[in-house]
Amino acid sequence: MSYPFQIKSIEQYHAAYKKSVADPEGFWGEVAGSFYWRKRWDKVLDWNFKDPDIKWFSGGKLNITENCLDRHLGTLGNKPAIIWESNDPDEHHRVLTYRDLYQKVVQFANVLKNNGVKKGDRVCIYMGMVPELAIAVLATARIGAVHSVIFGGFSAQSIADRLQDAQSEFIVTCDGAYRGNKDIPLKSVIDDALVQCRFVKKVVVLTRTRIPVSMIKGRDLWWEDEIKKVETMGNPDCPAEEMNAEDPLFILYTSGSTGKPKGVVHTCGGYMVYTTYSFVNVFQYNPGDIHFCTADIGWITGHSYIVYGPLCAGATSVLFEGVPTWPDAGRFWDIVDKYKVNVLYTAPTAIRSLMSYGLGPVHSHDLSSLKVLGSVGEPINEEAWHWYDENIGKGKCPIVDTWWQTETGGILISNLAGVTPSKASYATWPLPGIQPVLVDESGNELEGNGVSGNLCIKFPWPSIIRTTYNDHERCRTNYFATYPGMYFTGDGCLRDESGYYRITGRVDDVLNVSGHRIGTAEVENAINMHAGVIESAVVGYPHDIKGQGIYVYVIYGNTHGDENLTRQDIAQTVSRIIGPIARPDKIQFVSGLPKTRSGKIMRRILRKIAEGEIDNIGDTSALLDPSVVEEIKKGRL
Ligand code: 7RM
Repeated sequence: MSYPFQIKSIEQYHAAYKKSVADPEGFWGEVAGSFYWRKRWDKVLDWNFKDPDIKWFSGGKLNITENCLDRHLGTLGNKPAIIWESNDPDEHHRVLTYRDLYQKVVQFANVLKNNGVKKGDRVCIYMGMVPELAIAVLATARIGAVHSVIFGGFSAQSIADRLQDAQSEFIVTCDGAYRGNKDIPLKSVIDDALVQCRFVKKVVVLTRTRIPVSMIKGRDLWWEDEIKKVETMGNPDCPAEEMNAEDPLFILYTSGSTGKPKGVVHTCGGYMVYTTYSFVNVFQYNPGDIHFCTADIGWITGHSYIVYGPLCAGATSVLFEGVPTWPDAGRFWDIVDKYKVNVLYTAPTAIRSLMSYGLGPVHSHDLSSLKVLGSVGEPINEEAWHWYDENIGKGKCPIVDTWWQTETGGILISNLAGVTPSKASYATWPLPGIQPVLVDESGNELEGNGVSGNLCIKFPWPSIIRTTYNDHERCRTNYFATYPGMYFTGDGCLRDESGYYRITGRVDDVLNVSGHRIGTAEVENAINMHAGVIESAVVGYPHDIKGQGIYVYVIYGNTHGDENLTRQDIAQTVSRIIGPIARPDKIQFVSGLPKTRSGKIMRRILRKIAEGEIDNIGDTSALLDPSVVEEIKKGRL
């Protein structure tokens, strides 16, 4: 397979960029031409950011799974599509060729159909990192249903909220999941969620850990039994459903500045074109390369760069069930060595965590197959960047620092490995088709170099968010209303003297903890459910490994009893309500919070204190009672 749109030199990058701005429709029309469409589009792009109403490849008909699977069968049928590495290094790995994957997807697509799933229905997928997760995702897409994957670390309450919001009547899950030394009882978490979701009709359960589960008659089915039924039918074909380019492909929930996660909607045509285009160009993927993205498929990074981008490109994608540090901190390097991985794509939090174990686990493995390293999820600090470069890339692998979001569908700002220059802790330049602008608080565009502001994008790209599920107005106000005529990212950004972009972090109330997006309001809501809590405020603070940690200020009712037990209890509440990823790191009891006369909590002050900048908290004259600040400073953890 060759990629006619692959950029191979810096001159080609500049030429592509120029064309993408001068003639976006011509540019993307050409890229889209190398995919398989049942019917070609009538119009490349129709858009306005006011509503917003964005349509790419209108009139085009396709099914993304024909591009991921069917199209490759002739040429790549016997080539590995997915290499699965178990959590347990002693369990045998699995290789699924493109033909194997195709057959399994078709089989499971028939399972979904047999159970009444129809085009447009939402299918919630809550599974560990097993090949069947990718199979379930693709099978859903094959019949034109809409997948909503929920990360295995979310709690029953978070699942129930998402099921309700998306009105998902179908669930695919596992009995349990292995992650490091933990066994997570996924089906039991689903059972708890479903107490509140009586509209759910079917739950298909894959056997993974053999933890005992309870099955509800008529509702719960074993994956293996359902597959047998399809086999008894003689393994019928499952022709892909013909989709409009703008039909929804999936919903993925992500945190914002309010207490309720948003269901980001991506559509079939544009998402396919942009994830594949960015995959090939950013990582400079060449046929035969082994691509290892360490993210979970429950996050956008897994959707775009484990499943859809790589498979559309006919790549070999490594799917890893475990965690970086179990059974030891050499786990990634073991996998790189074992499969001769060429591209490794991971998160700064993983790099920092592995750094803390020293070089022993690195040096005991052969990493010479590596050609390209990638970083995603949060700003990568210079120290981690250099460690990655020197010790993993041995100074010869370009590092791509890829900036993007759930809402952008694919990478928007990044160097192209070995093709455009890299710079430690800079995402560097926009991909062709991406027009970033920096704006000040009043929305004025900051032109020229050497400026910092809020990062917006002023022109659509094929995988831009189309809507937030069931609430288009929320999509408008969140992303398109702050700076009219532009998509607002929520990130702060610097454009240096040479025109390189450096993302500095969120400018809204969204935290980034170990690369996971968590809203401060979401955590506050969970904390406030605890009976003893009167009021709370949540801020982020710099954390050596997680990037940001969660710092909580709590006004607590009953001050008798053991403070540490109360802390544990509050942390446990957050874990139960949202999931372990949102568990607070520090909980400080206070008697009051710094508020303005109008009753608004001044988070700026709380942030400064949590960051340890107690001598530099700025103006407190707007406070109703400035004395609370002194008390909070004294009690700082
Ligand atoms: C892909 C993903 C999005 C937020 C985003 C940023 C931060 C992501 C980088 C980064 C600096 C990067 N989607 N972010 N990548 N910050 N440099 N290379 O992470 O929706 O979960 O998070 O993550 O703040 O707005 S996400």
